[in-house]
Amino acid sequence: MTESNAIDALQWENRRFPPSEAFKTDTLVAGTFMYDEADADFEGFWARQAAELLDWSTPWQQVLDWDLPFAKWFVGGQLNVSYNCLDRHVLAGRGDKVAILWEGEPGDTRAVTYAELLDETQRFANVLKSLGVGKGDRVNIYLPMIPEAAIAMLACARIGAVHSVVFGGFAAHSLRDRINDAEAKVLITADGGHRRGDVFALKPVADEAVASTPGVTSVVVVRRGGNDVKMVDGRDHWYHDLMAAADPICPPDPMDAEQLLFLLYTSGTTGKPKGIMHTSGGYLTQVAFTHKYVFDLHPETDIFWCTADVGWITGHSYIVYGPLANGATQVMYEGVPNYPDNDRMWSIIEKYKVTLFYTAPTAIRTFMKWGRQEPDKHDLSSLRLLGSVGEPINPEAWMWYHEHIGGGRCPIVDTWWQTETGAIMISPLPGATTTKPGSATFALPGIGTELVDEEGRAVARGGGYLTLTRPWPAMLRGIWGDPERYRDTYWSRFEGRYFAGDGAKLDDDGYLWLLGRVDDVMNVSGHRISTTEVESALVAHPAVAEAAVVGANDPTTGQAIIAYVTLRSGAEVDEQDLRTFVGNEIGSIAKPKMIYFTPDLPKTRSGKIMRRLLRDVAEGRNLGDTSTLADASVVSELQRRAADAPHDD
Ligand code: 7RM
Repeated sequence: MTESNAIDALQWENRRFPPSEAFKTDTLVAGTFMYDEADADFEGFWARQAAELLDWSTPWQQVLDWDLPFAKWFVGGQLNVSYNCLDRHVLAGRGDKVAILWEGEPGDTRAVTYAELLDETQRFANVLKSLGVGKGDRVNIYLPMIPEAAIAMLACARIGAVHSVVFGGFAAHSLRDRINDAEAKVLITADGGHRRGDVFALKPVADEAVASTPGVTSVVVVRRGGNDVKMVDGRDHWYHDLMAAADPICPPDPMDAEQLLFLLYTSGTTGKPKGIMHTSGGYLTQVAFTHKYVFDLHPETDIFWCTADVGWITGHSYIVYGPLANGATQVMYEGVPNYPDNDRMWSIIEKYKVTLFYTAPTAIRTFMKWGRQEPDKHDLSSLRLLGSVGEPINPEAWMWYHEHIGGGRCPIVDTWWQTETGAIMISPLPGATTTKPGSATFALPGIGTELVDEEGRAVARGGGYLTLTRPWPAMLRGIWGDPERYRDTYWSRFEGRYFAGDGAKLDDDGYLWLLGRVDDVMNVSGHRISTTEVESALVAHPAVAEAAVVGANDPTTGQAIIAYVTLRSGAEVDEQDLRTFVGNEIGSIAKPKMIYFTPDLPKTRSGKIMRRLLRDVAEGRNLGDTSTLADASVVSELQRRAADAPHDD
């Protein structure tokens, strides 16, 4: 083992949070037995999870068929994913249990039981059949955050159709490209949805897209926004009309474990979006497993809330498939966190007595910016566990979440995974793992991770490239239509291993600390510095809520560190003091050369900071592709200020 030179490790965090006695008394996993079992025989471990957590109509003959990089899990086994998410709970007498506590942005609500969800799913499966959709056909879904999104996905699963959900915030050309790449037959959309106090129209965007998608023969439109829409005769149908006429019974046909369940497109940094392929048996096994054990789910008493949109993998795995497979009750919210006021999330937690809350660091840092008085207005004592996903969570954001949302009593599970991994891979088990703020801790039982250096040699301490050493049940099965791109993108950088672009470091206790995308690593006078560490040091300053750091070309140091900083509401700090602060936290090599203060940072629609654009701004270039940006005005404002700024410090 070596100390790697791939990425320098600058900062070591020593606060520790063992699971509390109170939490441990009723937790699902208190010791290390699961890790021991999985280490001894990872295939046997996953086979036991598949058998315990799911109902199979035909048992598998082989747990894993691994022909690197192509995996098949539970070969020969058959199951129906929608049966596992719905029927079996109803058959067990839990039909009246609420599956989805839905809250619309305007404040309207619906409580959808498992029996109702099953009924709607069967009807909609019959609707799809009547529109000519059969096994293996692709169906596009472009909806707001309403229960019909889950119904449409489950109806596809019921008949073996493949869904491809496109986030409702994407523009017509993005929707069009994804529909065409998947060659979908049917598009399911809505008139509009509610967002930030307004109705945003979806149907006109869908119309524009479908004007150049020759394969789409039918468009189904859910009424939600109430906005006027044009319906094309013969092509467009109202959801409620089709449902009223649909046969209520659609038996769940058994599907092969490797039946394609869905495509989900990721834009990535270059090239055209990739249709990530996920299949049925392995995917459902790992999402059910992680949803149960990472969130310590007690389905009779817990109220789960994942704030992601169903258009992202987090929504697929932890709004639709994981919670429903486990028979959980969950909150689903349509709108933004600051409508009508900055305390909407906390009012929802109080109202529904949410116990398990799963959100993203970008949201947490925004809540920090808005101030603690917002959560303080509400009784959050129902919460017993908090989760984080999407980006590295800086130690200070972790501490804020712990204190101001978790009341100091809730374990935090920082969960690392990707669209490609399908389910959580690295995370604490909340009743078993001592956490450290900012660390995702360890690979879950059954998952193999290893940090390596440039040459692929294992790194025991310090920074390196995060690789996965063995197949896992929810892994992507490929890129739709492009097996070579699948091999090149994920399996070629390090022989025999999966690598998808993240750096990490290991501390002396073997804890993993995610350091962001390796493309973002800066080279300052020969030091390989991760943006995450400098951002964490900035956010550790009491005045700072959020920071984005990039390396811009510099004639003397190779790259220079440029920071964009958002302050907490009402806070002030001097640029020079902040630079000194970073120097004291992690060393003078990591002091930003320039700091720009900004009310907002450029983010993708799923909330990840877009450092590539900030690099363009810092280096005075024209902006590259901005189509995945959530709010383009943020960058033009930064460009204007960069042009005005004095040119050295
Ligand atoms: C679930 C999701 C994947 C990328 C991944 C990382 C980053 C996600 C964490 C994280 C640090 C985490 N899927 N990422 N979770 N980084 N700590 N807990 O986000 O496909 O949209 O993104 O997100 O860079 O590679 S995703």
